[in-house]
Amino acid sequence: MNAHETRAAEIAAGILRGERGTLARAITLAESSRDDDQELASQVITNVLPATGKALRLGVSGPPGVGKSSFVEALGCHILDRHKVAVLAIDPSSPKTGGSILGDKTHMEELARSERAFIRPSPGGTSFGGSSFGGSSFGGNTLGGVAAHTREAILLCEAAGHDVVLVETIGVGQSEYAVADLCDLLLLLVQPGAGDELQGIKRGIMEVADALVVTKADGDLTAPARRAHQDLVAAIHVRHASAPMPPVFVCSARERTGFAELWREISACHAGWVESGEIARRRAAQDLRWFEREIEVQVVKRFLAQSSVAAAMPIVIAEIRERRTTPLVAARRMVRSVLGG
Ligand SMILES: Nc1nc2c(ncn2[C@@H]2O[C@H](COP(=O)(O)OP(=O)(O)OP(=O)(O)O)[C@@H](O)[C@H]2O)c(=O)[nH]1
Ligand SMILES: [Mg+2]
Repeated sequence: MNAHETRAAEIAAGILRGERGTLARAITLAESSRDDDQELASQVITNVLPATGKALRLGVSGPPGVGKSSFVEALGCHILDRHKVAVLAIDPSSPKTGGSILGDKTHMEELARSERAFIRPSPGGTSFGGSSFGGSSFGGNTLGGVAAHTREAILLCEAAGHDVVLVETIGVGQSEYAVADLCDLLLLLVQPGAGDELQGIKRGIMEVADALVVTKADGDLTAPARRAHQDLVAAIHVRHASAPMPPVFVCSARERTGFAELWREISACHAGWVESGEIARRRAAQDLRWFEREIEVQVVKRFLAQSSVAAAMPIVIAEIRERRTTPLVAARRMVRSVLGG
């Protein structure tokens, strides 16, 4: 064993012993943009791989402020006596040093105090393999990059014995799809009184969400929450005339209500899907998609790093701007000049 392998083996052993500090350090390595860190992280993940895959991976998505962090903390606390919970947060929009997710930590204080919980905000805003040129992000968008790290973090958490992994992500744009590709089940959180918003979430997200959750069903929002529940059930009924309908839950993180029923159904559903092979099927499909995505990201990254490409890039971009060539023709020419054919 060389020094590198010895270090990887030590880290892997620490993770398997359930050391939270070692787990955190390994995730930092996986998130690092340095090649040697990435190498080490890959080695660690390879070492622990046989101990992964046993968790219930639950995605929690929804618009900013809908109550995701509060929900995750309440759910985490609810199941803490039976499960070792890990919380991972993806926030593609937050700057590296801050952002709402880090602020969120305050919403998970109770969970964070537990020895059995592990909470990890993502750095956000970093782009794995996303070299940028011409002002645009290229080769794997930011979200795909952050999600790629989260995927490795999930495996590391599982190796450390966390049997429930909750992944919080802000539901904007394509992020539901990225988080759906990380998780076994995806919950979409909806704010009460969001009648107009219901129109907005009907498209796309309904297809990837396995269940909907109306949040903040307490105080003045109790009645609007009940109405939102009815509206959602009706909307889903129309859309899922033949397919199985995703259930709609109502809960209050503040009053800690609704979580027993929600968890009973979610965990039973998951157990059923493990039994039937649905989870294995989903994860196998996810693995293939991640593999294809990674090939794209890594090939593009190395292509752009070629000195001839870097040199030609400003000239070609100018040609496109001045409409002396089309993007398609320019791209074909450039790829051909490097790869031949
Ligand atoms: N009344 C009530 N308010 C809640 C509940 N859950 C969250 N809130 C409030 O809603 C606001 C947003 O809560 P968060 O849990 O931070 O929401 P979030 O979706 O994680 O927010 P971002 O991560 O910034 O997108 C806070 O002011 C919470 O106090 C709840 O169950 N009842
Ligand atoms: Mg949050």
